Amino acid sequence: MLKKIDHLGIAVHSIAEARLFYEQVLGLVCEHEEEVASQQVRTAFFTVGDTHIELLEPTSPESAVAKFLATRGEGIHHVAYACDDLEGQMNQAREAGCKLIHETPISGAGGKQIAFLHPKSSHGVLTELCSGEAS
Ligand code: CMX
Repeated sequence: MLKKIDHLGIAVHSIAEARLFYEQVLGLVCEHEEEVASQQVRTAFFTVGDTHIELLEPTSPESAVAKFLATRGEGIHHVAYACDDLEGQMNQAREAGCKLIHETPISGAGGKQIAFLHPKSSHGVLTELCSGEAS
């Protein structure tokens, strides 16, 4: 079962520049920055109530986020849902005919297990399922 929206992923060219908007305009505090080598991104997390904003800066031209920036520019990149049971949620998506980008969970930011659903199966919104707690 989905528990909540865990975070919104926002693609940016530069975390150093983009975080100023979140800090100075919105008054949020950056909780932590982390490089996720497997995804070729650097991330910065801000907490808003019960959810988070994740800024995503590519660390390589091969990164999915670099491709997104090149074709679509900065903006909302994905919506991530926290799950009670990640594998069960993936099976539900699979059985409903949804195309999964990851057939098995991978390691994401904060030590969480994550899996992405293809935006072509989700009406244009790249969707991330993530384990509720770091593993
Ligand atoms: N949201 C919505 N649509 C997207 C998208 C996104 N973030 N990224 C790509 N697309 C669209 C493309 O525009 C394209 O649409 P059209 O065919 O209409 O032009 C379509 O998806 C498929 O594009 P593609 O060229 O076949 O595939 P890409 O090489 O662009 O890869 C995707 C797209 C989603 C499969 C790839 O980005 C991916 O595997 N993403 C999952 C991993 C990821 O995003 N990691 C970074 C974040 C990690 C983190 O949060 O830690």
